[in-house]
Amino acid sequence: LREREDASRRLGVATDGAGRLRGSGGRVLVVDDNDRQAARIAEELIREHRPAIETDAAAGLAASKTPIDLMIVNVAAAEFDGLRLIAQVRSAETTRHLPILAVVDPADRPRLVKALELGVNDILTKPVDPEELAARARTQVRRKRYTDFLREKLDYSLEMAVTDALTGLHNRRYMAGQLQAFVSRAGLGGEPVSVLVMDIDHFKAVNDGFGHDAGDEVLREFAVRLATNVRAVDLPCRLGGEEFVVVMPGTDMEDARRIAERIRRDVGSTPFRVMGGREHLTVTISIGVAACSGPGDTPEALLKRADEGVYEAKAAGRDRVIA
Ligand code: GH3
Ligand code: MG
Ligand code: MG
Ligand code: MG
Repeated sequence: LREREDASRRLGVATDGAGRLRGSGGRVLVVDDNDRQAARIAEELIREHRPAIETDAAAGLAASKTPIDLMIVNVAAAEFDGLRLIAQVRSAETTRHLPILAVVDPADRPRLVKALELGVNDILTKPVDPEELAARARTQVRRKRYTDFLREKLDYSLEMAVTDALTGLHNRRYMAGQLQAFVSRAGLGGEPVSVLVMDIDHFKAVNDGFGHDAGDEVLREFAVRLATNVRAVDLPCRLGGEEFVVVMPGTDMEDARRIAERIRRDVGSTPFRVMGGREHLTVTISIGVAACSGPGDTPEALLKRADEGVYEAKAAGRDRVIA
């Protein structure tokens, strides 16, 4: 339950004490060429919802693409093709899941069946009973709220699966998948791909001297500098701990070495402010560079070569680039 409450808060969804979504009021679009019937329906809805009326199908279709929670369509009128409107709403990518209530004439079985076949969520029979309208509309709006919530939660989970929680950079899993694709392309004669593997020097001393939180601040600030130092097509990632990788498509060894040198200089030349600006720490990094420009290479081998560069840089005194 706590988890559900936390997720709701993160997503800005109001819930009651039991973690249920609060409030059933929704944006309801009434599409009906009979404007008196439309007005009657809207008047009933206004106690609980925010209704809007459209009296022709084209305007109704346009309004269905705005943020609404429910559409009520009159399919009983002869001149007005409510069924066609429903078919259009159901086949458009952005409105496929929009709840629809069809207002039908109970004597007109063919249209009622057609509406159900088109996937309307519920039926209202003429003459529309106010209590039935209120109950059916409330159910649909609540369901819409809940599925929106689940959809957002799913998007959030999918994003978290490829994101490093501390820095917001891509994580190792995402990097591995992308690198595989770039290496395959380079192997088939496409553009080269380079990787920089970087490790912060004596990072343990930051934690030991200023605390783990200060260490985290350094990692976050380092991530910002990394992300602002590379192109939009490059992938800066945190492998874990104080180890980072940048994958650079379309970049050969010579360019990669130049970029690595620039990052190394930028990091080392401007102290990191931590603990609310009370401390300024000079941070240096060791970088290994590797490039792939032909067949026979693998992501693992590429990363291993760059990693060996890091070890070599550490052995040679740190704060340097080995390509
Ligand atoms: P070297 O120059 O050889 O790389 O020395 P180092 O101290 O950076 O290397 P070492 O691998 O010995 O230490 C890395 C440290 O990073 C140890 C670990 O506690 C710390 N660390 C790993 N992950 C995190 C994190 O998420 N936050 C913080 N604050 N520290 C972390
Ligand atoms: Mg390390
Ligand atoms: Mg280490
Ligand atoms: Mg280190």
